[in-house]
Amino acid sequence: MKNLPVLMAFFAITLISCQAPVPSGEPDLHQHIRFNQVGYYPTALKEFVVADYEAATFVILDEEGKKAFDGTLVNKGKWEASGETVMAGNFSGLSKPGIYTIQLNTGRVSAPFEINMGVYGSALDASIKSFYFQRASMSIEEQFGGEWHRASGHPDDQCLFHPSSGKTEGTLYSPGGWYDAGDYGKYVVNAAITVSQMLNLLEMVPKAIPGDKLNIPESGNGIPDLLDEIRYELDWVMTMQDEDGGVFHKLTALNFGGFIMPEEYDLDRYIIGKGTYSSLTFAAVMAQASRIYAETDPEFAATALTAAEPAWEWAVAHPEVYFRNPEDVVTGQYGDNDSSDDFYWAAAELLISTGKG
Ligand SMILES: [Ca+2]
Ligand SMILES: [Ca+2]
Repeated sequence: MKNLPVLMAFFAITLISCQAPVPSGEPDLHQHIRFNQVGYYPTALKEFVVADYEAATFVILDEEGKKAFDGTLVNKGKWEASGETVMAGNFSGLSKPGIYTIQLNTGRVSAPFEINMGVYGSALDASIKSFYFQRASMSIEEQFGGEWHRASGHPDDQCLFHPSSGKTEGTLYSPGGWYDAGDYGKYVVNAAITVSQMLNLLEMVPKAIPGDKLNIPESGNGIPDLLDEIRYELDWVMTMQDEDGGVFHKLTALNFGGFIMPEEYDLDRYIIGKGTYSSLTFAAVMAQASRIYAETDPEFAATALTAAEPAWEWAVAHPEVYFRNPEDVVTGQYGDNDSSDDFYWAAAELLISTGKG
């Protein structure tokens, strides 16, 4: 139950936000003491803010109510972004792990918070798990999704080719992947940027990666769940590569489908556009993935690199194919006017993975 203190803090804050209004003239100080509800690392900068409330000094109390730290509030004046007058407190000198509250000299006390090394662990786990809930073409089972279980939608097994894709006949089998942030579209450029950030995490701080217990369908298979989750996206991304190496821009309907559950969606889905930066971002993320998966899945790593190189070559041969939404398409454009940065990124990833300049 290492996450218990964090949960306690969360519930405390939730309860506070639900409590009855405070009589006028008596500000509800819990709303006025702003701190990092997730918690603080022991040696990190630790600050909090008191907004629109008069106080001068503060103490940090431990779980037994004993003083662990004291300090003076510093007036920071009016913060234009919120329209509030704020004072700041700093308790970076307190590094001992524990559960604490902030008490002002007026007697008002904050909700509890934690100082600990593992304090962001549950937030990281939840962040990664959130991608599981975004999976297209599969149901979210109750054993993994709890109250957020739902039926499958968007099989994407017979996507039509929009003329902007360069094709007019046949259909594309393109299931899987994650839904985009606020709609049921699937966008290659967004996918590449997102996955690359996750691969950067794996590459730069492998020790920080949660293991095999995020409670997704692939948990317990001996492979870190973050790698499993990323594969769900990359397996879809790879279906978006055309036979000539170029990469289609997006898979959406002509318009958004509204705020409905996935299984209620019945619009035709199209493969739309094909361009320089979808090809370059594809090349970049696939080249990067080939390094990250080399140890756990050498076969996929080789496939990823084999896909990256023709995408790069297509972009070199078509350096200025900028995607614009066709007249009959209104879903997210994610356009670009300059592919020089995308060339740079793809070239760097390919160089690192292949050694070829
Ligand atoms: Ca796993
Ligand atoms: Ca660009």
